Amino acid sequence: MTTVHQACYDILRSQGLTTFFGNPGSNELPFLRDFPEDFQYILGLHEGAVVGMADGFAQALGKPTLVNLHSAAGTGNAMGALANAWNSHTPLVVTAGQQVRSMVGVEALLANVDAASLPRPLVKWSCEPSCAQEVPLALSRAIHMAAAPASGPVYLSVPYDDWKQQAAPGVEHLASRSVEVAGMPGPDVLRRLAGVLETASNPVLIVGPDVDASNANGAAVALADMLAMPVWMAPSAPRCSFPTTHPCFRGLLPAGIASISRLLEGHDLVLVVGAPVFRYHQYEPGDFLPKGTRLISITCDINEATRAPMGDAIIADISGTLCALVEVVRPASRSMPAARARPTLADEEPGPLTPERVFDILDEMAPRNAIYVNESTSTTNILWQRLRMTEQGSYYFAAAGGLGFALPAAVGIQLAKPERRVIGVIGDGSANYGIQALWTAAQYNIPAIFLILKNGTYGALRWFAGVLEANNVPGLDVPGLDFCALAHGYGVEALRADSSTALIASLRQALDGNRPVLIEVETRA
Ligand code: TZD
Ligand code: CA
Repeated sequence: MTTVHQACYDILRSQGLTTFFGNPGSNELPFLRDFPEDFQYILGLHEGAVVGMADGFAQALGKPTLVNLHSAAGTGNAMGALANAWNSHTPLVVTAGQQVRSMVGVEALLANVDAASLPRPLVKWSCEPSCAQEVPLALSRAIHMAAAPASGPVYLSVPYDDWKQQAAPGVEHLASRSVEVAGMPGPDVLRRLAGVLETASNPVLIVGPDVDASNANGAAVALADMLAMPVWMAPSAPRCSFPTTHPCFRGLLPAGIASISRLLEGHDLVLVVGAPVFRYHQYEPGDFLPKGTRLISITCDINEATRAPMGDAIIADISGTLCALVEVVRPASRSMPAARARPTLADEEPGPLTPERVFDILDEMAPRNAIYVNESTSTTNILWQRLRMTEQGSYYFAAAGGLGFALPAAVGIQLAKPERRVIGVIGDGSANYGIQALWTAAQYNIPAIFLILKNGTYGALRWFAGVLEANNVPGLDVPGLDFCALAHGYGVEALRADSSTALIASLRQALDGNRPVLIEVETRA
């Protein structure tokens, strides 16, 4: 007889979900018993770190990844990280153990009383199967649901007495199923779009995270080259979808309505690909577009397409559509936009290092294909100006702006991409929200580098307080933190850098080694 447990592991194996990220409890033990040798379990010491690591891993591989959490309490701890995964279209299959079926109604300890509602609205689909025999079907559905565009997290709650039950007849069909979405625009739509691009006198391209996620960076470059158009990164960028060294590249768009409109002034056509229109942040009232500018967006996400306050949207496969456009569009006769000047290298100044100097040193020393995971919030613009990022999958940032992403995600991404070096650039505020992932990096020897920028304050909030004219706000400084001691406590080697010479030496040591290293660098606020 096939048990629910066996059937589910067969499905997970054949669908390629053999790495679990989790933090277990009593409800999960029957699922994890007799853990097969061809699976690996990555333990995280807090559920925010667990989901952050899984988020990085799944984004870097572009594949559904299994997370196992403990009932309501574990799910609750993971919700902030789930907000980021939801916004970055990360295909996470989040499973949570439930009390035995007969003990949910009496609300025994660790019952998840309204399990399927708990993670909403941060998941695409959420379910507690109505009987044990439905568990394999629900798991299969969860995997395909997570992966189908727009991909995203799903949630499955399983009572722990289900695993030993007999599976339904015919369950073996589930393991080998495939679900494909072939979302190419038809020839009419493509020709119309190509025509609009060809007749525009001054088009501009704005690329977003789903270009990088669908590995369409090369197609975006080809289209920009053919149409000789400037290219911006969509605001609040969670990924880098265009080589920052390309002459067409203009930088990261600001995140206010009026500022974006100002920068798009003079363009008759704005083509947005793979981004929400737009992920605004600070409220800056104004018109959404300059007068006379037309906007068309290509997105894989029906929510993004329908909630945009302006412009036309086409819901389609990002990579396929960009490649097809490159095939059909007639090249423009315009000359290429002039490359923007790189900022001059920052001078050495007395006292704590300036962030500019830190990023110059990092850019100089890091391998050209390094992967940056950013959560140093007040220095994001400096990062975009100074780090060269050219390959697909070179940059990650919390898509919902929820802190606690970068440190765990750096661990997950490094696990997924052992051939490239991952460098987390993390503020002394942000580092505290997912610090437990240091332990996972140490125990599994995942050699990510954690560069902690210690300016003693929530710098971005100080900036925001200025924008909002909110004076005398309490709770904006974080003095007295010792990240080297924290790293040692979790088993990670740590170095302190208080000068550029020390930073250069520390980075050299970290890059030459093959172990996780935390570098605490004191920076100017
Ligand atoms: N809590 C969570 C989970 N997410 C948040 N985004 C915040 C609080 C609010 N927040 C920001 O949006 S930025 C920031 C906070 C507290 C300051 C981060 O400080 P840092 O970086 O030291 O990491 P900077 O460069 O000093 O800003
Ligand atoms: Ca800080």
